[in-house]
Amino acid sequence: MICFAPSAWRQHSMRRMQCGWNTVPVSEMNLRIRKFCPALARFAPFLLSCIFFLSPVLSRAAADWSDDILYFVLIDRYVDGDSSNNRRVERSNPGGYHGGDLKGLTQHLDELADLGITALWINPVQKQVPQGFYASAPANLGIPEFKHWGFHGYWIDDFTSMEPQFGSLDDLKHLVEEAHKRHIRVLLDVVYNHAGYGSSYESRRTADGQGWIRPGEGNCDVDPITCRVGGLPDFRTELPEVRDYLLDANITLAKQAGVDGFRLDTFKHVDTAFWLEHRRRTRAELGGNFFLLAEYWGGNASSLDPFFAQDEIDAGFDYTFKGSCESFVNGRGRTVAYGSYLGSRHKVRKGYLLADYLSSHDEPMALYDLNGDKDKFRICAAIQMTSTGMPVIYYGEEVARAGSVWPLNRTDMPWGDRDILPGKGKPRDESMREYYKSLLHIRRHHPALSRGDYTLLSGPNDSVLAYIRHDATSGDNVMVLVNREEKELTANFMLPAIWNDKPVSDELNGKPVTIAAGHIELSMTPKSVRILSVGSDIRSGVSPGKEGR
Ligand SMILES: [Ca+2]
Repeated sequence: MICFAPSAWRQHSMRRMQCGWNTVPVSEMNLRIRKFCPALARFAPFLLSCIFFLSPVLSRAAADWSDDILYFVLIDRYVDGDSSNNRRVERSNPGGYHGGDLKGLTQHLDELADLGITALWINPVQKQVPQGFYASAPANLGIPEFKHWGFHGYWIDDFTSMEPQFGSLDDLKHLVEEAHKRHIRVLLDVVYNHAGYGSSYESRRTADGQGWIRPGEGNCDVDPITCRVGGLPDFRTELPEVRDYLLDANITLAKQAGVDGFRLDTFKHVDTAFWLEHRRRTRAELGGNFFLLAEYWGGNASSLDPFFAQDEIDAGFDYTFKGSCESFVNGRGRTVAYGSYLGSRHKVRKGYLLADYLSSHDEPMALYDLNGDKDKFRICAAIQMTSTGMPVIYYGEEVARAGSVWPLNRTDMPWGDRDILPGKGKPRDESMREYYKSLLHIRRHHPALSRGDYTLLSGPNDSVLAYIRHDATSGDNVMVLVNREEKELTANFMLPAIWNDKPVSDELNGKPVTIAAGHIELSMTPKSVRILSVGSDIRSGVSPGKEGR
């Protein structure tokens, strides 16, 4: 969790509030805070806080998503499959609706199956507030003030009905059915913490006269549960009537649609009692394997552990992965330190998962962060797909989408020459897609990459990053070699005995690799990755755990 000091605030003013809040950029947050409570505006940098508590240890096996590869789509930005619901569409507005919908996404599921993903995360689908709000992009983007609408799905006005721009409940059901036919699970994003700005919930009262929305702004530094994150109306989820309404709405929607799990927005800002009840009810009403992935801003293996220990969730996002890889490929720090970091990510309570990403709707896209260097980006993609945790691909990353910082990290899915709106004519890199496809194929066919343990081969004096993933159950072994430098390097490492007596092949090009007894000596081109496997028995063509869903 990052809590900005005033100077850091200025430095980070182009970034979004680091508060687990999905939808409003810093510039707009300031605007909203000024509007709702001018006296608080000067303290805006401090409307952030950290929550950490110790909890008793419980244990259970989470739903097994450990082999899954998750693809995150902002529905509005993907494919417009139904022009009849385009009432609010204004494609030139970076904060406006662009017309994508559930029908369009459903029509293009074959391409996602072909890419090799196994799970699809879609943004919240409920009805959004009926107006946009003026927002300012970072000055260096040169974008005039624009109106920011609920195209992202996080500004809900009615939890019991669908947003028409996205489609109908039948459209959602159809998406889930078609995804399941392709062995793709569907994870629905849900919000419990807040309503959209100016929503009808602001005036709603309980039977005994209490407001559903917390009065005042609160102070996230003091209590993240009771503050208005970014000025958004904060539900009093401790009131049984409010809690049950929100749980009923999201659980009913999940049941009707047949989704396989929830991605929980702003997890940090709702209390443990709520999440324990949420777990109880989702398990009772949606099945024991209904999966819960929490957005706990700033989360990592240790900060998420209290929530795993209490079994509130199955998984949480690892906010360390993106920046660590970007720093590594940019040459910062020693290789051995980064290798040790990758090993530290294995310290997750058994049965629970971290989910890692390179880009998201809340952060700058990785390729932009890397100044468009596709070699560096490919290295990070390879490390992501050969590391523990559930990899998350942000839509369009696999075709090198030219997104940057908010609001341009939410640009349209590029479709190149194909006649697909809204991203028709936007360039896409098909060779990057082929590369991703190879990486996903490798991950799906090597249980060592999703389930295996981790051995770092690189020592303090090594420039090449080298690690081995090994799955004891299947006997699968994969070695990853990374040269992040601008020059050719030789990978020279002593190897475990298993690598001596079976054929070794390069998974990315399919060619055999010669291993001398006891060690490997391999030339590495500048800024490159080699993924090697030993033995051929694992590559039987069956993706672990994905068939028959
Ligand atoms: Ca549409």
